[in-house]
Amino acid sequence: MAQFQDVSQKSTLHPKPTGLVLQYGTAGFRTNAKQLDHIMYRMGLLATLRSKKTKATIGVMVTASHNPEEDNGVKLIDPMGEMVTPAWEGYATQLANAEQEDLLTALKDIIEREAINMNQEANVFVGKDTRSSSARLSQAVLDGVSALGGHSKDYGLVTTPQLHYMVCCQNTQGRYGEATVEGYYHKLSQAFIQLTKNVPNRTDDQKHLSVDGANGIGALKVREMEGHLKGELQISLFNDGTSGKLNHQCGADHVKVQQKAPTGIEMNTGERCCSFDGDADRIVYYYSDSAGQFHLLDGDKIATLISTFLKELLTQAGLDLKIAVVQTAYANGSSTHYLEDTMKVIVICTKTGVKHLHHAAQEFDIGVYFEANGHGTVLFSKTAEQKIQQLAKDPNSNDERKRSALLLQNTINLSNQTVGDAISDMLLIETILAIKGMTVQQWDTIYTDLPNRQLKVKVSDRRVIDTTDAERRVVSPAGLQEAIDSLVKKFRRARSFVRPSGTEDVVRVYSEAETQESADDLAHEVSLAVYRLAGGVGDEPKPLH
Ligand code: NG1
Ligand code: ZN
Repeated sequence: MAQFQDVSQKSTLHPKPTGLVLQYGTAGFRTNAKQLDHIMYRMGLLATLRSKKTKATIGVMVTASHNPEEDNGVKLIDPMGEMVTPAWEGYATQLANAEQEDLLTALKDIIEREAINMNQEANVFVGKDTRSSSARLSQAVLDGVSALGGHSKDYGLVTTPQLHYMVCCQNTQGRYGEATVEGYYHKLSQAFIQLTKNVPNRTDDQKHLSVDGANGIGALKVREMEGHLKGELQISLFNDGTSGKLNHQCGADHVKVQQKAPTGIEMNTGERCCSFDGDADRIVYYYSDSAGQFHLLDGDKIATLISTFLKELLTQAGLDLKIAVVQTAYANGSSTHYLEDTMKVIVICTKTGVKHLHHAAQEFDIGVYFEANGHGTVLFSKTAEQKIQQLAKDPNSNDERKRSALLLQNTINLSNQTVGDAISDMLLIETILAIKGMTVQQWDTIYTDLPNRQLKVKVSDRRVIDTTDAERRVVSPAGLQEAIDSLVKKFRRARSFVRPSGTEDVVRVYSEAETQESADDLAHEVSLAVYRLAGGVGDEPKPLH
């Protein structure tokens, strides 16, 4: 077929380095940008097949999120704006690793297995972050799409959640919103303005927020959005990309893992600040107290704030809807405890990676999901949306119930229901704090985090680590879980687990305990156990103190 000739011909412009093997991981392919040209071309091909198969528009986002500027990556977005389905992650890995001469065979194998009608039209949306390699790499994606005769729309520079949003809008014929960046700003800002209208006399302090844009796409987009907010939110933007390096000493991941403020931000005592990550799908908040002490409000604190707010609204509205919070093993033990015991909310723990959290959240009327690192959102089921809408229109309901229903309705519009979204989360958090009349300090004291520590250990092959129970326990190598269990027993209120990272070539170690010193000692001792029992490379992990 002429189609395949074109695929072959163009593939010579995007050759695969012989022997290079890459895996579609937690967040798609991610590695040094130099190794990704053939991957991008092939993901263009695969997205076109996925589009033909689903008879819907598919998204391809070129980004490596919080990784360093030298890296890049790519992930596929399914029709409703969710992460691509696991079977196709497998196809992505196969197609990516086929040697140059086997590419057509690998492609035809997928077509056959999925019984794809090659006469079906295909439509692919492409977006990219601000990395210097992103322009060239997204062009390779577009080449892949055109080689198989697919139509494409290049959205250029967008945040990851914006592209997810576009895909969902397109495939719902606009019911979710208009598939343009303007449409996105319009929908979110309208909802934000409607919600903040409920809070008369907001002070300038309440309206002001300092944002660390991680020198990435989020900085550009938040600036674009600001005008739509009609002064209801006044942003001081730092790390806007004009001079600093992407994610370097800044951004949500840096702040969360290092537990300190980013460079380049001016923090006044008690003032709310937040950091986005490199593709603006994560957000964390923080402030500095009068003693100069840094306080972090991570994804767990955000999930608590949002779920508390929604639960109160449901009670006021008299709506019987089931709400749950979805977390991972990285959630601080204090947050889980508070949500279950004080808030009486259902809490679910899934494996790391938003696709797992997203699917678990879909099981409830309202599912609030957040990774501790600040990636998350709120999902409302169709039934929940209908009940809320009905109540908002019901002429017989009293004022309080109606007001709550309207607040819930606007909260639905403010939430990006396709994936975690720093901009949408930021607006929702600002709204909740305003409506509840809460300062960042008051939000922080809802519960006190257990001191914790995250470390990385380099091993020769991280796949030797196999886990179970939502990654909370190790199955292999033999003896490692026993070692962790006996180390944990040495400390009060302690917990620790290890798992292979899906985005970096390391094993991650997490620990928490009653004091920071205990959490650090435990993390170090567990790192040593990993180093010794799982084939550590380089120097032995050193104590933190
Ligand atoms: P890995 O590298 O698999 O731990 C990291 C984050 C995930 C997720 C992905 C994708 C932690 C501990 N892990 O995954 O939560 O956000 O990156 O960006 O934060
Ligand atoms: Zn990200």
